[in-house]
Parts: sequence; C-alpha cells; structure tokens
Amino acid sequence: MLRFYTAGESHGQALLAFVSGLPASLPVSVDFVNHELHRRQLGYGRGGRQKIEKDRAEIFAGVRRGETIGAPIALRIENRDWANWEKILPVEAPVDSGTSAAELKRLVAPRPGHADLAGSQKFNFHDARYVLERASARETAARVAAGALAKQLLREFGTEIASHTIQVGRIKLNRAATWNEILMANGDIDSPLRCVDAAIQGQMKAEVDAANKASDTVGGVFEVIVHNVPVGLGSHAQWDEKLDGRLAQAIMSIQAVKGMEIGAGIAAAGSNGSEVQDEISYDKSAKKFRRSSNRAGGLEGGITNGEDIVVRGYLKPISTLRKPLGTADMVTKEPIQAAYERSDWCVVPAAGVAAEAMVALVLADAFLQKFGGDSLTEMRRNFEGYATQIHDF
Ligand code: EPS
Repeated sequence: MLRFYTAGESHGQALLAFVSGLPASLPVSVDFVNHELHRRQLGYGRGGRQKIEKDRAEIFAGVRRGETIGAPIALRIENRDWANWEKILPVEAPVDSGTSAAELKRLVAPRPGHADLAGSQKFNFHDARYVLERASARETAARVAAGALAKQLLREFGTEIASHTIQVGRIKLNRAATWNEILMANGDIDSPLRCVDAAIQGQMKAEVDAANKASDTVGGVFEVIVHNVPVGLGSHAQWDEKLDGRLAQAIMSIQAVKGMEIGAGIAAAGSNGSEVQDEISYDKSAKKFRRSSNRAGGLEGGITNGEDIVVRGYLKPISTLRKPLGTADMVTKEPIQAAYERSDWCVVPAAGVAAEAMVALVLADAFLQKFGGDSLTEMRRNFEGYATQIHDF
C-alpha cells in the first residue's frame, strides 16, 4: 500500500512529505522532482510569492545512491519566505501581551469561501492565521513532490500522466485534444496557461487580465490524462476499491476544486444511453479489445478498461480578493471587509500539476495493490505475468 502525508504551513520553515510503500530499487531522480515543483510554480495569473520561492526538494530518508531502499521516504521543500515570517510564527516564544495584532498578522475578517471562519470556529481560534497557513494551496508543493515519486514508479510500466487547461473563466477549449498536443503543451515550459490551442489560450489570458484589472480572481477547468494504463486497476467489488471514487477524492481534495468529472460525465447525464456508451470490438491481429470512443474516461465499474483515464477538476475562483467582499469580524462580530493576503488570481495550470500528482499517487497505489512486490523486480515480474494473461485472454 502506498501512503503519503504532508505537513507544513504556507509561511512556516518548510513543506514536508512522507511517502511509504514504494518498492525497493526504484530509480529516483531528484531533478525530476524539482522539475515537477517548477512546473507547479508557473502559470499566468500568479502573485508575488512565486518570485520569492524556488521550490526544490531535499530527500532525507528512503533513497540512497539514486534508488529507493524500501524504507519510508521523507522530503522537505524550504519556504524562502520563512525569513520574513520567523518572528511572526516562531515555534517557541509564547505570544507576548505587548505584541500588536498587526505584528502577529492576525486575521479576524474571514474571507468568504476560504477555510478562515469554519476552521477558526472548529479549532477555537479568534484569528484565522493558523487555519489559513495550512489551508493554503502552497501545501500542494508537497503533494507534487510526493506525486513525482509516484510518477517515476508508473513510468517503469510505461504509464504517463499529463494535464492541460480546458477552461479559464468563460473561455473554453471546445474540442478534444490529442495526447500529442497535450504532451507538446506540457513540454513547453513557457506556455502561459498550458492550453493546447494558441488562439483559445490568448482569449484565456485576456480573461485572466480582466480579472486582475477588476481586482478579482478567475477559476476554470483542468484535465488530467493518464496514458497507457493496464486493464483491471481498481475494482467493482467494494465501494472504496472503485478507482473512480478514489480519483474523485484525490481531485476534490485539491484547494479550490469544487467539482470533478470523469470522461463525458456531466454531459452524459443529459444524453441517452446509446449516445454515451463506447462500443466494443476485438482486433484479432493485435489480440486486443478496442472501444469506438472513450466517453467512459478509461473507467467502467470503477475498473480501468485500458483506455486513457480522463479526469477533470472544476476550480472556483480563489477566495482571496483585492476588492474584498463583506464579512463579519470574528471578535467584534461587526460587519467588515474581508481580509486581503497577497495571493494569485488564476491558478488553473498550477492546480493541474497538483492534480497530476494526486492522480499519480492514486494510480501508483492501485498498481501496488494489483501487482504488489517489495522490490521493483518482483513487481515487474507480477506485472509481466498479468500482461501475458490479458494478452492470452
Ligand atoms: C501558493 C498558493 C497561494 C498563494 C501562496 C503561494 O496560497 P493560498 O491558497 O493561500 O492563496 O497565494 O502565496 C502566499 C501565501 C503569499 O504569501 O504570497 C502556492 O501555491 O505556492
């Protein structure tokens, strides 16, 4: 079983990730982890933070001489901004009564849509600082680093993951993108929004500019594709083994995601069955079942069917607004304008990178459940035996 946890606050010393369950002898490239972290920092519509940070992972445990050793992996991504927060969020030194609210960067005007108020009520803080520090999407840097390890396992079996932006605000990419187009958009590190269509991307940029000009924020939709997936990951047999359900939790857990879709999901609900299912045929020369289309998004009954997995995440516009909405002061209970903290105004491409990581972690866990093995050699043997079984089915 693959397990992972993250720890760390947005303006604390560092973000940490712990990954347990990867087989021994898996080659690990820290450069690849850092490349993924860099991808998460990109995108048109980001705030000042990304100019401060240069996210890099340092591995402290579980990898020696470039390979996993079958022990838990611990990694750390430094927050360069910590230097500016050391006095505000020290580990020791209880609050001195002489310290002002401003010096403590107290936040008493909860932002509508943020975790500020619900989290403060829950933990009995009359200051949202500690809640927002952990609720921040900066935490996704730790997930991306963990996901980069999962991606390296999947690659050993030929499975690749990429994402692209299919909507920003009202601007949509109204056509399917090919895997090659998605790979090209992913390969272009300078692509502002990771959209496969240059003309649509131009309109999306204008949407981001308009939101910024209005001191507002803008949401959108990312799509994650998993290419070259074996048939039979996940299971129809028990609710929590269904891979679609596990992917839904993974995507929905990403900050600001408010909706999730697999394949033709949402449109399918308004269509007849004959328009939605993918017809099956058998290619005798390739000894392979084929489908006429992939509206199921690679999953039938919670099981992978061998087609690409297609999942989408619907992001609401992020809740930190330079032109704030009305709220109520958590201490005085009086009406007040919501707080503003330096923030981003469009995060769709970055959320797509975080989603790739989450999908990779779920898929790597499903691989480990199906093929098991304490070492990569053992896992590969199991995988190859199963591949022969499917070929001879
Ligand atoms: C960040 C995500 C956003 C940024 C944050 C860095 O966090 P949040 O979800 O709280 O809006 O705004 O930057 C800051 C907190 C800051 O001080 O600029 C990320 O993904 O790295």
